[in-house]
This record gives sequence, structure tokens and C-alpha cells, in this order.
Amino acid sequence: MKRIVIGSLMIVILLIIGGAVFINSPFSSSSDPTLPDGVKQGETSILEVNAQEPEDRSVKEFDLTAEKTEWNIGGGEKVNAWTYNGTVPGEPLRVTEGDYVRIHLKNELEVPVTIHWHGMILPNKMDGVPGLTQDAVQPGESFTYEFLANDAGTYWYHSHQHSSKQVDKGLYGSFVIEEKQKEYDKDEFYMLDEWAVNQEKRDITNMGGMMKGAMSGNGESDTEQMYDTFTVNGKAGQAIEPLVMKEGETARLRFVNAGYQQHQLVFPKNSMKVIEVDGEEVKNADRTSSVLEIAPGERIDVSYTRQTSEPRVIQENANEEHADDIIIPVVSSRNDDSVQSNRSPSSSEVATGTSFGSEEIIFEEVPEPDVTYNMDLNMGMDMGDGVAFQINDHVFPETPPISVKEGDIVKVKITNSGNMNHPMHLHGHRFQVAAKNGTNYDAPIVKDLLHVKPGEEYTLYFKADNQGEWLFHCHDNNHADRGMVTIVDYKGVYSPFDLGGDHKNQPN
Ligand SMILES: [Cu+2]
Repeated sequence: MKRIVIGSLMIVILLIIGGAVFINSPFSSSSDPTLPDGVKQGETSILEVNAQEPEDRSVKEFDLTAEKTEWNIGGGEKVNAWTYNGTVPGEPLRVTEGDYVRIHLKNELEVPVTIHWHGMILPNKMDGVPGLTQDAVQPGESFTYEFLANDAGTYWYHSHQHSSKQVDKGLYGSFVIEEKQKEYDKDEFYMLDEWAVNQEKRDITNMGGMMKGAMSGNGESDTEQMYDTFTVNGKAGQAIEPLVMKEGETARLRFVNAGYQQHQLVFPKNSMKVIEVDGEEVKNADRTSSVLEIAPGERIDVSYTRQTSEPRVIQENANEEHADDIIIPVVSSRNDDSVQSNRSPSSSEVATGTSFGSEEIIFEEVPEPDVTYNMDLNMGMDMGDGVAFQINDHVFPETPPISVKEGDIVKVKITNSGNMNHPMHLHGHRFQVAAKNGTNYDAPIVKDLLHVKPGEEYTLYFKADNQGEWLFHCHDNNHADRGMVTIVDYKGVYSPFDLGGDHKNQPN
């Protein structure tokens, strides 16, 4: 199969020629794709590494049922959602650092599902990736996830089976590991998402959207045209639950972007400080920002102080389409319905997931790597399958794996030579972002998801200290679905699972 890398002009030409062609994911073909050889080779099964036991820890147990739900999104709009325990987001899970967590998943949907614990450092077999770390949980069946919850912070969970569809349908929820000594009296979780309510979810290769992006340099345009409604905690516009606070009070607000589009939230001036990114505390947490940009899959915690008794709002930046869907009123009591807008912030105050260095870093100095992997992100086309999102000119599972052995220091240079934004997420590890566009950060950033925009180049390092087979993929799952996935493949261990097959394992 011949694949070619294409630029903006080529996209336009190819879409004009091939715009009417229906495109299938690699998983809809009759023969199943196969994992790279290295992933299937090794002495030890991934089921046998890094076992954890509750020992004398307190055990927290939860039941999550994947089920169909008619979900009221607000404004009289109902969507046919798939949920964990009947709500969007699914049941919020909170535990305390040091707990041993056990979650029983029951699948009452007509399709197989899993749960991935996004951001958690856990044993590989608990990572919830079908076809790699487990078989997808079939309709009527159950699976138990268990792991130590050691690192306090903000996490989330979502299905990793055919994610581009299942996370879109609502199979996600919040997961907090609380500190033993809580710093904030008020602690709220906000999950952002996009839905196609008034339209069928359009194919990502929709000619209009793709052309617009290719021509304008807007790295979000392919995803933007797929959705028409934004939500906070499953609700749009006036259905969003207000944040009830007294004047002078400070709250911890945990934001997760469960959607596939970046969002910018605008706060009243001097009221917001970024305190944690991807579960890692940041330096300079005393610096205020007015706008928070959060990438797909990313998690950012802020402290927010209500400075006045006047009603205020936290809302989507007005330059985004559907901005009016995301308005969180800040009020003194639930009956207070006076909402005031505070738009037009200065753009220089935008904080992103890479604006602040991390309090605790992995490497004090830029380390000497044992393994170097150059990861080129681009779009391509193959004549059979249409538009592809590629790593090093290939689509998963043909993408070259990052081959490591335990103890290696791994350097990954990510270059986005395409036209779309790619929030790249690594499972089972945290990495240290050392440089952007060839310049070292004074204060490196420890993360597990990095938003790489067109033309950008980042260098990151991680320690191969968690044996297994781990995904490294774009968290715009519409891109992952079309190939932008690779595997960190530890030598010496193998996955006993397979893509496709009777379990219909579909990890992207
Ligand atoms: Cu992407």
C-alpha cells in the first residue's frame, strides 16, 4: 500500500478529486490488522509484570455500568448517550492518596467497552487498552480494574475501545486522588466536551472543513466542523450548574477537556491562577492569568478567587464558535440568576499546559538518552483508505514502535509538519518537556499530554520505568482512529492480546 505525505495544496486537490469517496477505518476491513512484531515478542507476558497488592491500605470500591442513557443536554435537547452509571460525565470517583482502588465495570451496552485511567501510573494490564493490555469487555460481561492511587491529582477515565465514537457518546468521567491534607474548602470538577446534536457527526474528511483548515492555518478546523454544541459536565448554556461561592472565597477548579477541540476559558481579571497541569504542581503558581487554554485530553487545575459579591462568569472565549454554550455562572446562591459577562481579555494572558514549569522534575539536567525516536506528525493519503493521520508516514498498527528496555532514558523529538493540532498522550509514564523549537525551557514541564501545533517541534524525555506495552497517541481520537498511534514497546515483555478478532478489539 503506497502512502504519500501531503501538504495543504495537495489536500485540497485530493479532496476535490476524492471528496465523494467513503473512507473506512483500518478496522472495518475484513482481515484484522496485527500488532508490530516486537509487541508480540518477549519472555514475559504483560499480565505478569508490576503486580500490585492492597496490603494494609484502605480499599475503595466502585461499580460502573456502561449503559444507554437518554441524556438531557439542556435547552430541551436530548442526546442518545452511552454512560457510566447513567450520567454524563459518568459517576465522579474520588479517593485519597494511598488508597487501593477497585472498580467493577459491567457492560450493558450492545458493543464492547473498556476503561482507561487517563494519567494514572499503573500496572500495564490495568491500562484498559483493548487488543494490547486486555480484551474488550463484551456485552453482558464484567471486568475489574485495581491499582494503587499514589499520586494526588486530577485524572479522568474513559473507554479506550473505538474511542473516537465511545468517548464522543459520553463514556467518560472524573477521577480525583485527593491529598490527605486538603488545601481548598471548595473543590469542583469541570469536564468540557463537544457534541453533534443538530447534525449527524460529520466525517473528518468533510471537504469544507478540511479545505478551510488547510487554507487558513487553523489547526482545529477539521474537528470544529464535526460538532455543533459545547458542554460543561454534560450540560450546555443555561443548564450548566452555577458555581456557588462567597465573596473572598477561593476554590480549586479542576478542568478536563474530554473533547477533541481545544477550549479557551476566560476568567474575571486577576482571579485565576494555574496550580496543577496533568497532575503535576506548577512553579510560579502565584501568577494570575485571564485565559486558560486547554487541549483535548489535557487536565489543568486552577485556584479561583471570587473577588466581588457581583455575579461573575467563567466562559468560553468569544472568538470560539458555540462560545455561548460554555458559561459557568459564579453566584452567591442557587437562586441567583443574574449573569454578567466579562469578555474581551488580553490575549497575552493566555495560560496553556506548557506556560509553567513543574515543581518536581524528572531530570535535573538534559539527560544523555539511551533511545532516540523522531516522531513526525503529518497527514497523508492512501488511495484505498483516504485521509490518514500519520506518525512517520505510517498509520497504526504499521507505525514504527518506540522500542525500549527497562531503565532506558528515552528521548522523543516530536515535529508537527502537518496542518492540524495534535495533543499527544503517553500512557503509563510522565515525560519531561525539555525544549520547544530548539530552545530549552528554563523550567522544564512534566506532563503526559503535549499539544503540538502545526510547525512546532518539542523535545521530551522519559524514563522507561514501567514495563509493558503502552500507547503514545493523539488525543483527538478522530485522528487516532485514522492512524496517529504508536506503542512504547518494552523488550522482554509481550502482549498476549490481538487487534480485532472475536473480541472486536479496537484500541484507537
Ligand atoms: Cu491529532
